[in-house]
Amino acid sequence: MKKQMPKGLYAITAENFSNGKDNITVVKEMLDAGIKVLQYRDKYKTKLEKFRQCEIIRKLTLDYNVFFVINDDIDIVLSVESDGLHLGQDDSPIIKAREIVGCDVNIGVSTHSPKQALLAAEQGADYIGVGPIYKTFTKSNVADPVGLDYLDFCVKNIKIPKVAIGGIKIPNLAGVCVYKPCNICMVTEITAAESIALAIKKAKEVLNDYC
Ligand code: TZP
Ligand code: MG
Repeated sequence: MKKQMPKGLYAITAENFSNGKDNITVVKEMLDAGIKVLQYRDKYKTKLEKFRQCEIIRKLTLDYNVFFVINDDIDIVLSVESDGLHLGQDDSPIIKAREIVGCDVNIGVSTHSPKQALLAAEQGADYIGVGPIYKTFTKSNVADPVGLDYLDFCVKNIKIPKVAIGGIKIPNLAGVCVYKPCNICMVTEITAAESIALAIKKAKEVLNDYC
């Protein structure tokens, strides 16, 4: 059965921005700190390395009852039975991905414009990424910042859940929360934090004030 993505903080792995820690170590710290949505994203590893890490993370996320999304790799999604698949604008078409993963897997799609958001919703995405809200150095070949106006458009016009992403840090978090997206994603603010536990605690305090 398709699981529903919990609202709130959405974390993503970024091993090259993790103070030398590997994804598994970072994920364990995130889970212990109470993250409820986690995306595995790694652009540098071989398929086998990603598969091995996702196998471990799938077990951990089931133990912690955490919603687990995998970026890009449809075969790993199917193999480890993650809760979601995340696609970018240059990845497999949503309709083709849906044919492969079926109805029980949530499909998330990164969007950077109203046209992309409307199309993703129409083609059966389960949630959209909305961003990058602010400038980010975490992702290569990233789209230009879309700002809060695009988030405002999505919240008002797109019915499926919205995940605000890109350049979101503790100091600007409240300014994003006021638009009430279902989820807010902070990548390096969590992975590169001196204390992942403290970064997540602070972020949750801000989010709780707006939910
Ligand atoms: N997609 C859009 S922006 C981004 C991704 C994966 C990276 C955001 O990283 P950060 O560190 O939160 O700016
Ligand atoms: Mg991709």
